[in-house]
Amino acid sequence: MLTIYSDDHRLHHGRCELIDGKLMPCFEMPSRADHVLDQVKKRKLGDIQGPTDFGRAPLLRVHSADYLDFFEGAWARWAALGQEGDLLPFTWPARTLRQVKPTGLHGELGYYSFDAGAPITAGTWQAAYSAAQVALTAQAAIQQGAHAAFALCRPPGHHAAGEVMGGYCYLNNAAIAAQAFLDQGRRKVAILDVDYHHGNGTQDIFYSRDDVFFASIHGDPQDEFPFFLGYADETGEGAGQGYNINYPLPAGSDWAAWSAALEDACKRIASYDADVLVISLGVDTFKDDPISQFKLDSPDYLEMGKRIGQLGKPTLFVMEGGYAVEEIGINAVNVLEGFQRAQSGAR
Ligand code: Q9C
Ligand code: ZN
Repeated sequence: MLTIYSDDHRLHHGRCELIDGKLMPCFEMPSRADHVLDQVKKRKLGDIQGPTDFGRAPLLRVHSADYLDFFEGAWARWAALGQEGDLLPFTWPARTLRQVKPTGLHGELGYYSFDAGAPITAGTWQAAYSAAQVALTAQAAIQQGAHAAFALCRPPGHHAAGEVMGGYCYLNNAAIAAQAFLDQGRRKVAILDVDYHHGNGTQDIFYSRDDVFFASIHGDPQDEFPFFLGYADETGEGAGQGYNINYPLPAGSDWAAWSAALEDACKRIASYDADVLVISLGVDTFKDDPISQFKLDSPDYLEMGKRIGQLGKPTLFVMEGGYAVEEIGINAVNVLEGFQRAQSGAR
């Protein structure tokens, strides 16, 4: 399987995030991608190539021009104020406030974010832009005939909506790739989000559409980030009614519980009859993940990949979360190897 990767991810290195009332070093750190790349090499998954630059146009199919312009220019505005620390939002237009877009930096940042978990640093735009190009390059490989490809994206993307960053995410790599498939002639795309957290951004982007089926298996938002989306009664709206499915699972869920949700999601994806499958591949479902509450073990990821492979669809894997840095590579590549085993078994 081809892997697409860019060193540009290193340009994004947030300093800290607020966890349990304490400022902690960011869990979403550059070494995450290093560990995944190491495993891709060590286990000889296949070729590793850099991204092609497809420009802004495919990003604009998912994100607004105003949002992209703000994100690209935010650091320069912050630096012009003499600031060197990370740019972080701290006020949002919640209920009782107006959805106005202030002209000042902090007001605009609050307007374009939903939490304080997506710090903007000097290199964040370039890293996120390159991650989107990584996803698009892997997507192009599938469009040109590859059965599968791995987009080793960092920063991740699935919490980012059309005009909102948050949850370590800025540009929705999986959504950008899914839209590119449609723009290049595919009629139906299924997105399966296996990250521990609900893919709120992806759901929101495609919620009223029937050309993208979205399924997400995640920690119950009653008690887990992002709290305000990801419930089982969110099934799509308008033309998208019936094309969104959420599987919120309780803390402590193990492979038995998780794989039952996967089985149902796979049956739904099969009956949707998608032309192509995009996997939002987070491995923060791992038992030792420092910010998550599921109990999957490393061999379970082989099984996960195998079940996904049995769908028999051209499949784009897009890296999302996973914060047990030592194991993230093992677990992510286990999914990819499991997928490949299902392919060779099918032939
Ligand atoms: N500050 C991804 O896995 N946790 N994002 C906030 C309290 C945010 C996870 C904890 C978790 C975001 C891509
Ligand atoms: Zn996650």
